[in-house]
Amino acid sequence: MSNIAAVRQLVETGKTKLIAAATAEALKEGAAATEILEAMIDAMGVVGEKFSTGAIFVPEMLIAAKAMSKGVEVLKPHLAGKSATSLGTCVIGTVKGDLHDIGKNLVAMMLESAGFTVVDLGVDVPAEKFIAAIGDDVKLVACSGLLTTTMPAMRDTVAAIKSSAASHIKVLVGGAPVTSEFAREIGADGSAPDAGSAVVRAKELLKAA
Ligand code: B1M
Repeated sequence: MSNIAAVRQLVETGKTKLIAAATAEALKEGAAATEILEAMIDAMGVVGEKFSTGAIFVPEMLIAAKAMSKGVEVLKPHLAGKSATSLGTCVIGTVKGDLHDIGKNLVAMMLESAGFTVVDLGVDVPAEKFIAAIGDDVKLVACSGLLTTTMPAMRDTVAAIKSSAASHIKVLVGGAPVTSEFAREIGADGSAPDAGSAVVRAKELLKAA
């Protein structure tokens, strides 16, 4: 089995104790960090499918997420570069009612490496907490959401920001159920399907500001 295939399987089966060494081994063998990350994301897709069909339950999903997070820690220095330019501060969080944070953490990491100072509010973040975190240096608010049931919370968050004193701050939204149509409909300034394009979109939004 190739090292990348091993990493994929260790995430899928939630082998938290083995994943760091396997990820390091794959890097040592010359695999690109982005390629390993793709394999981990694919593995989480398989985990999600297994959950949908009832083959696994929440605990297995949680342990796979822990394994992926441990693997990402090893990849982090190889994924995140250091930008010479400072783009200002971005406040990021997963919206109220939603506990998924792997995608949000990847977006935060990529924004940081692009030159943003990132203030990560974590998961299950109510609209008021996003607003309270918007200081003078904040240029962007980034909201993540993975559940269709928390899309209304994303709508509420964008509406609250846009009707607050911080209405001029650009809001970027994303996460598996978020489409560009939904983003437009809820009044967000932009959306992105993945962490890489979140950085591109974030920079575009700041240029347009
Ligand atoms: Co949950 N879960 N989960 N889960 N979970 C999903 C999302 C689900 C699709 C699984 C399924 O049924 N197939 C499903 C949602 C269905 C739906 O809403 N349509 C689901 C469900 C139902 C649930 C519970 C309700 C289960 C239950 O309790 N019965 C429950 C809800 C808890 C809650 O949040 N209140 C629940 C719980 C959990 C765990 C806690 C066990 C765990 C999360 C642990 C953690 O995050 N620390 C978990 C996991 C691991 C998953 C899956 C398997 C994997 C998610 C993941 O990390 N993917 C997921 C199935 C799947 O995604 N296929 C599933 C990898 C990650 C890199 O991708 O987060 O999509 P993602 O991020 C992407 C993009 O979306 C994007 O960039 C990233 C890639 O570059 N992106 C942004 C994300 N945020 C962005 C923000 C941006 C831009 C892009 O701009 C700001």
